Amino acid sequence: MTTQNNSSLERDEENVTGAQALIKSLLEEGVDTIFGYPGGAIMPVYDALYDFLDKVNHVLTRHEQGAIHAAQGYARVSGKVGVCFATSGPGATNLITGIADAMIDSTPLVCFTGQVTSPLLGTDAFQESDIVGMSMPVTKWNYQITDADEITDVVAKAFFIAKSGRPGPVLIDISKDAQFAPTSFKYKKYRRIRSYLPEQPVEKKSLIDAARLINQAKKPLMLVGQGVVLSGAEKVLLQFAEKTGIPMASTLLGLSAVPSDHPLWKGMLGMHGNYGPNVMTNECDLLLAVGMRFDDRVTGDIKTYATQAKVIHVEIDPSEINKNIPAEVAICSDAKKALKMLLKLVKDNDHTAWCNEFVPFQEAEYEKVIEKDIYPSKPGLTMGEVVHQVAEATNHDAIMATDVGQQQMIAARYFKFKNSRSCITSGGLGTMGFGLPAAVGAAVGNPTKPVIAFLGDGGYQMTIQEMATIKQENLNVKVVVLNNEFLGMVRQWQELFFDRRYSFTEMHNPDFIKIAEGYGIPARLVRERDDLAAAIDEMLAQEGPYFLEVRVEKEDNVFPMVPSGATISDVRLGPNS
Ligand SMILES: Cc1ncc(C[n+]2csc(CCOP(=O)(O)OP(=O)(O)O)c2C)c(N)n1
Repeated sequence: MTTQNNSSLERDEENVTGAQALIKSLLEEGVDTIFGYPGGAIMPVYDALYDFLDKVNHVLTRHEQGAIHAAQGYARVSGKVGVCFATSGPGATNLITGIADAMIDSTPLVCFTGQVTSPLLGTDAFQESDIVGMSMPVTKWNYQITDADEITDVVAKAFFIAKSGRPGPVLIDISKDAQFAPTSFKYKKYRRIRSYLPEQPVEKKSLIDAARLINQAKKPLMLVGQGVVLSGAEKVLLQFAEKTGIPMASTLLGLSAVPSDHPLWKGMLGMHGNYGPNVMTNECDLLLAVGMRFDDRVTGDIKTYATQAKVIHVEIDPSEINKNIPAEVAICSDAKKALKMLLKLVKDNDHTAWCNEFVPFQEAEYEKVIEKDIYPSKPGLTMGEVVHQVAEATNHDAIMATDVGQQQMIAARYFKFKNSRSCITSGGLGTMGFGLPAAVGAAVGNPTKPVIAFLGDGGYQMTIQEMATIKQENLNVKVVVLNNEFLGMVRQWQELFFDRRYSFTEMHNPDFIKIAEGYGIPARLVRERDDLAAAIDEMLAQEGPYFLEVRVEKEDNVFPMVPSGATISDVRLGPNS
């Protein structure tokens, strides 16, 4: 580690070090929370941070992957830009999974990595890695600073890019000498950047065409994606749905944008979504897709997807339009703006008869799947009953974070949401290890509600070390591990599609209770149904962190299921149907 004496540098308003300029720039952007992990190449930044601890909260995670997933969870609940710090080399490469996750899930982040001192660049210096090259395909923008005078301007640009248009992650790599070097501090926020067009002007004709199709449709279905949440369109979406009478269904990341008990909300789309919306996608005459990107988990086989329907696609990112599903009418816009304008053009309408067509599917799904999941008569505990009971006990007024796998799909199906920004999950990348650190960020970003983290025994062990962060920060995170002693979702596929050949999916787990207690977090193990309710009550009554392990049925499956690549309306309600 190189050392340099920066004590002679003036720390006044005008003359600062590059590191100080960085922290002051963050304050200008309204940053009050940073998730990070220090190391040699970012030490000047951490040293500068030390003088601003009255203004900025830094959460020390136990791994850089934890820091970035926490920044994601923070951004997702708060709507602010998530910020994280890491050192060069391994610190920086440990961020990559989270950056890729944020990119595909449109999460605004600005990540700062330290870099070796600039004369050493390209020499394979200690902890040198080309993080700019490595992160290029998974960042919205990235940049390496070797000149302290660039810092304020680049930070301003980074925040503008991360949060404008379709949000995404930005990475700024700063060489150590630039952090030490003197510079002057003057900050100017960006409002526009030449050659970067985050939003297109909305074409009036596309609005008029869309309104005509909406007014004429007999069986319209609205698909609600995360764009609704990101643009803050929740209210206008409901006004629009209620005025037009159009039923709605959500993508995984669109969950919580609409209260789950809204009469027009028909459930979740996609591979483990609800029966009705998936079947009706191939029955409707108009699909109005708002702020979503027709991911393959939502569409199944695109050749047979909604071929009978006209498609209106409201989407801020022009590259998503006509990418997977061709649109009859494309409105390239922020969801909120588009819905506000459409609201004026659409007629009051009622589609009760069409909405009633969902009922037999809801009933069939209830009878064949939901009832068995949440009110099981068999002895073994199900993931569904645990999620359902926890959600009821919180009055659905908590933030749900999940990991990836069976527990994620079950939690998404049964939690039922009251408030927007209360479903924090890794959608596009499906990153195991996301759930626990994302819950850390969610709890920091919204301390007013408990955060319930539903995790599988596999995913929990990928970032288990963040239990220490939860304890150190005394966060109101209730960790619920649904332990089936399997990599459950992979086992499910092995059972259904690989002749039950359970190749490396069985897990011999440690004593999770002792581990939680070792971290200083109160913990309880539930094996029997009779003990569940009391354990949930104890968990929710506990101030601060709590760990609940529930031993669930080892070989339960998640249904409904659209087999990979099948037609979306070919939904199976069980292994043989
Ligand atoms: C980092 C990563 N590695 C592998 C996978 C593939 N994968 C998807 S679900 C799953 C099993 C998850 O098991 P567990 O965490 O125990 O949750 P469960 O499915 O049992 O609820 C695996 C291995 C992944 N999504 N992410």
